Amino acid sequence: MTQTWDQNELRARFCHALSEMYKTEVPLYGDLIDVVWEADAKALHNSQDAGANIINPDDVLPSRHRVERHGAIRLGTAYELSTMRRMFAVMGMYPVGYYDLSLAGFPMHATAFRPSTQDALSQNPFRVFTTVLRMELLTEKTQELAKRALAQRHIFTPKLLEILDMVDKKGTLTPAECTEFIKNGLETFRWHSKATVTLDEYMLLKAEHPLIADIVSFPSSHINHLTPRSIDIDLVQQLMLDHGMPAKERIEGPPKRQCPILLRQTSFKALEETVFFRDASATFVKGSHTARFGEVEQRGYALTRKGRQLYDRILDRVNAEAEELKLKGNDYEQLLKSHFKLFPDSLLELRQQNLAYFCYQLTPTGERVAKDDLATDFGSPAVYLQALLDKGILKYEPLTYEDFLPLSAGGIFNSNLGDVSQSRQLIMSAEPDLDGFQRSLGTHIADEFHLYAQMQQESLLHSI
Ligand code: OOG
Ligand code: NI
Repeated sequence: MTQTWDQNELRARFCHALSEMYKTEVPLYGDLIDVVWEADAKALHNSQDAGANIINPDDVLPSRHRVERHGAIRLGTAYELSTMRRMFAVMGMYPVGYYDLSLAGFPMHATAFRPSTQDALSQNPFRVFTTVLRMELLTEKTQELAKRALAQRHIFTPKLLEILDMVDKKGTLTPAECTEFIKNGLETFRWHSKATVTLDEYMLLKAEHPLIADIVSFPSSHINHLTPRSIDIDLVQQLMLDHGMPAKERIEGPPKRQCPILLRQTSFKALEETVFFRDASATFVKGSHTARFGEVEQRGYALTRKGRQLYDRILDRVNAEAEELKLKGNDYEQLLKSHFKLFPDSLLELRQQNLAYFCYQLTPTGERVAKDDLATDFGSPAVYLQALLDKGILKYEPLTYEDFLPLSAGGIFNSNLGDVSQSRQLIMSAEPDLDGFQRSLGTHIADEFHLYAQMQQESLLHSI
């Protein structure tokens, strides 16, 4: 597609419009943004007081920092997913990573639509965690009801579909069409308090799983949370509690470390909202639904497959032990911390043991060295690289993790559902279905490890 519009700019504008809409829909989300701002200002202040230069003030300047990093939606059908894929592509967001949520007991799987190059990520990193219902994991009765309800809804406006067709055909968008795209795109994510099902139907869906009810019962695929990032998520958690916000019990992901890895996230719990259900006489019955919340994330280093396997192994062990000993709250956090001592916590070890991905750059010394001098044969690439680092010709910094974690996502889903039994055998024994997901999507999902490895490789090729 030869673009006549700037995808990065369109994504930034869409993200901003979505944030404004969500703040009016869920005012507590606006309060959360203020808390994040307060926490980051404090963290910056503390680091400056300590004379440390750990935090780059540039990172917390309002314009760059206060953009949302991600949001999440939940879809019901292959048509909805493939159309969403077309819509996100217009904003330079592509499916990366496959998340099997049956691991966490949900009849769903997911991908993240996100910018896939470092340049696009640095211009605006907004991504959308997109979950899709797996019909085959529902009981027959629920399947029938879910299919019927989903078949009659239209989550995209006719104008949006027209714009998508035009982009496919002509590959162009005028500034006016970009504005129309944003206006119509927002409609897909807007909350509607009038359900498309009756209260009885809603109860049936909810009894099988509250997420099925959330996905199936409404006329749009409402955005269910937005997520700014913080430079001190522990402080945000504390401040949420201090301000009396209904904070989730714990921060998901790895414990606080010297070298942060992957992703840590917390949220305020979803609010109970009034919903009007249809009834036979075409009037509406008042009820309620719990779905929408606000979240905060703090991102660390991207791990290699080897690093990720170590992370998963440690976490599995922690969870098995915690279950056996029935550890919760602070005891769980202590256990997590102590097991994570196994995960190296210095840049040097992370690099030498090939646990994380890095971006390499020539140092000022390196810049002065002639290319020919770099080409000396040091043996294997790893030895050669080490020699360039030892000589102070190259420097490196970790790549940031841009993706999600299925178990952390499960924790986020869970704390926003209330008490749900998740022991349904059908779901827990399900196999991942990447092929099925890609078929519905109409394209391939990019492998996140491949993208990081490519970025690392490109940085090396660029430098030497
Ligand atoms: C998605 C939950 C996953 C995250 O940050 O891990 C997620 C949802 O609640 O629909 O957004
Ligand atoms: Ni999230």
